[in-house]
Amino acid sequence: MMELRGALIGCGFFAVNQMHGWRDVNGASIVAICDRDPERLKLVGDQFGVDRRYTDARQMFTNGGFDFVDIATTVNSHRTLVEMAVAHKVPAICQKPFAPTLADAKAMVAACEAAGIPLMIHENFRWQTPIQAVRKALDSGAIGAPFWGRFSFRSGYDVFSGQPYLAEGKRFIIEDLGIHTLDIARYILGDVTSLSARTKRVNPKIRGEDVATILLDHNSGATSIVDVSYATRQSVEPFPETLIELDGTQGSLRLSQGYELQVTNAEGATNTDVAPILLPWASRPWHNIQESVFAIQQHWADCLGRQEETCTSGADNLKTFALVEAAYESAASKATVEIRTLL
Ligand code: NAD
Ligand code: 89V
Repeated sequence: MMELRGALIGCGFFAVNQMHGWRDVNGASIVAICDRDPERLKLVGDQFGVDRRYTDARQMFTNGGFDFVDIATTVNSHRTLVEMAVAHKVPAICQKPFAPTLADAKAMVAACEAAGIPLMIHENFRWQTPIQAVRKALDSGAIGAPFWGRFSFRSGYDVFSGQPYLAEGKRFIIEDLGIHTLDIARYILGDVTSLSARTKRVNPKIRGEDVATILLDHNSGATSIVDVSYATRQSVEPFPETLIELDGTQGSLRLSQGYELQVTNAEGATNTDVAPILLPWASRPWHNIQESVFAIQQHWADCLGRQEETCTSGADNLKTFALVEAAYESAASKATVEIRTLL
């Protein structure tokens, strides 16, 4: 198979995981990097032995010589950089959150479609080993048809030390973390018809909301709750585990803290350890996320090679991003939001 050549833009906090991931991916590697901050550029370039370095993305696209671009910058630059990729007909991966607004995200999808280039959102949480195990258990029919679910992420972990910008935005937990949890809810229980949400800010040192409770109606008829918090102190810190409860017509499933999956049905209860592996470059507690970075990037390389759509394509991710917009709208108005009105 021909090795795909990638270029990465944004050599910040999280991109280091992506660079490690690309080293492990079969069939792709990074040949050029870009960051407008020369210090970050040097740090990542030296660590990963990449000689082609740019402080200007436009210059990097003009010079070319790569088959795809991996955009690992924060949200405000996503639309401009995806549009640069479109102008140069370069397939693009874009980090979550997709864009500052749903209108931007729609314009990005339309531009990529018109240019005929694939766009994948780096929505990696559904690629975590425990989440894949839940999907597999459901597909096996072990609990029948699910009619209720809970997708929960409650933590007191200090995310602000690694990502200080998270304390500064008007929006916080739904846009940054809940976006993953909402995507998992879609991945497990299918698309959503309507939603209502409540939010709170508990930590006085940040600008946005750090607690959200969201009630979802799924197309299938199932109901679920997505609850997320960065204001929850517990004796054993669960960061960054998503806990899942599902009740189905034939049984139930619980993904609990410590990566244990219990499936209960007429045959009894089975417990399985679904912990992620600790990749050689990974570190606890981030290893769950780090493994999923490798997995989604391998998925991209496989799909690009076969010219197949990725499972978190721009078009797919609009449906997750619409849930984020709907949650903020509902929290403000206290009304239920019909998702079709946003898409
Ligand atoms: P960061 O601020 O540490 O890094 C961003 C880097 O991009 C900086 O070095 C900055 O100089 C550079 N940059 C910004 N605009 C640029 C431009 N136009 N051209 C060139 N360089 C530019 O941020 P981060 O914490 O690494 O987060 C980056 C993105 O990753 C965010 O969207 C965040 O939400 C996302 N993220 C995703 C996960 C996940 O699990 N999927 C985890 C953490 C962060
Ligand atoms: O995955 C993320 O987007 C991260 C974190 C897990 C810290 O919320 O920002």
